[in-house]
Amino acid sequence: MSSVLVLNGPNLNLLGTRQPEVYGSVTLADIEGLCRSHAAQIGLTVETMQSNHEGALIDAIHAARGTHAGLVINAGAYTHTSIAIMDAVASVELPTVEVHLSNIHAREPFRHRSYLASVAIGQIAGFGATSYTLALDALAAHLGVGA
Ligand code: DHK
Repeated sequence: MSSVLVLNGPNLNLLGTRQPEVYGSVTLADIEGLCRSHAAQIGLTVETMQSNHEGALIDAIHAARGTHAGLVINAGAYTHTSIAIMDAVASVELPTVEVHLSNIHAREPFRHRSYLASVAIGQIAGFGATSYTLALDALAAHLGVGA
């Protein structure tokens, strides 16, 4: 069975109470549980990890090589700033789907640029918690799992 690492970046540990008008009322634990149950339905297993620290996220991406078949990443604000996370994803050569709860393209201009987008196989944004299950579906299709 193919394993996927679902990584969440800074401030996403506060989901549920953080700007619910933007990010909804689901918690990170809800999203991680949703990922686990959805993954099981489509023939994937999931490991989850969240960190507010850029280096810890990079270490997790490095460790995924040889352990996981792909990555689902919501890098939070690092999406828009981190060349280091972009380089980490490019370095491990794992298929990666970038996800966002909100539609970053309908928000402030500084959120429109994503460094991750250039190394991801695709980006899913704007569907709340469903962005994550759509990302798992996309990764499963890319990996040929459940086909
Ligand atoms: C989450 C964040 O923390 C923001 O910094 C991004 C993203 C958007 C989201 O919608 O999931 O700009």
